[in-house]
Amino acid sequence: MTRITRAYTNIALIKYWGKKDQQLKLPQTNSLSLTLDKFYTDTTAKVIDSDKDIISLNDTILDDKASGRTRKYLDTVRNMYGLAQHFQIESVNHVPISAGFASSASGFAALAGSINECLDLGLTRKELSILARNGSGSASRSIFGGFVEWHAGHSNETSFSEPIDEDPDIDLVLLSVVISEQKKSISSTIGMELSVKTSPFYPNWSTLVASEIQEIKQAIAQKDITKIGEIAEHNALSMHALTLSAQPPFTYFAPETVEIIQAVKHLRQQGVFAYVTIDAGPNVKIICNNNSVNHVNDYITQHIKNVSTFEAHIGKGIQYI
Ligand code: 2P0
Repeated sequence: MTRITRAYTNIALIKYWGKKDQQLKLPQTNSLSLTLDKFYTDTTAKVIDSDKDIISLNDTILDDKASGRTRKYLDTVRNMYGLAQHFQIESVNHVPISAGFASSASGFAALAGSINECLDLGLTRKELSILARNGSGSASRSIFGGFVEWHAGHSNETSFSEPIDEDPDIDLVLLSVVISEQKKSISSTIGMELSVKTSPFYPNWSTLVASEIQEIKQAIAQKDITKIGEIAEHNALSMHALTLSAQPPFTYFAPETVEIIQAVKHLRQQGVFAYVTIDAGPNVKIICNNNSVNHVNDYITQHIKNVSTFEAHIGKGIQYI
């Protein structure tokens, strides 16, 4: 019987922001993430006797438009492995849109795993991270648990993720703060492209990432959570500086995003362990520890209007169920 593939979402502490190859999704720089528990995608793939893939999400069959990106991805997979088969893909997303996490990382990681499982391809996890990357860059990191580094590489074979510590004994908790009134934002694919092509600071970004990756890996090895928080916050805000310095300029921040950044700074001045990280949207993820998370949660929900919060801990790599 074909097992279900489960993949969890991840949060980048050193961000992926820019491609050097759009087709292969080869990033400009390495990136580093933490896989989270709680938010995941379950996917099963089955070979069908048809010349068209059937794709369903949360028990609903998707039309061609809604499943366009997945169909294109399955064509890429067939090309990569010289396959002719078509598939029935059934995915159930346990990444509620309301939790403020993109589902493409867990989605494409679970899809890559499910094809491997259904065709018994026997791919290694490194090969799976390459396969997942072809669907969505950040998905390459969701193959592994804990702290993960994605090596930028320079070709399909050399751009893959690798675990740094899959089961770290470290006191980190992530609080996702979701801002309810959301405007439609620029997709990360478009946002990255604009930043690479037009931000005068982009060359500095590559240099910064190279040094911050080394520093954060050292901090991870030393379990220095303050250092991890400082580096992650600086890296995230530097990424957002690339959007503000693009032509035309844009930002993912909403007014509440800035309010939360300031609230976290205030908490820190009072000795509370809290640092922000922000992806391609207005929601803020606060890096806390077990001691600070309840206090941070209470403070944010009392001081910032119309927000909801979700707590996540360190999660595992892909699982077969
Ligand atoms: C990251 N983000 O490292 C960065 C930080 C958003 C901000 O990876 O174009 O959906 O599919 O490769 O992986 C979101 O981008 O982009 C992302 P594609 P993806 O997590």
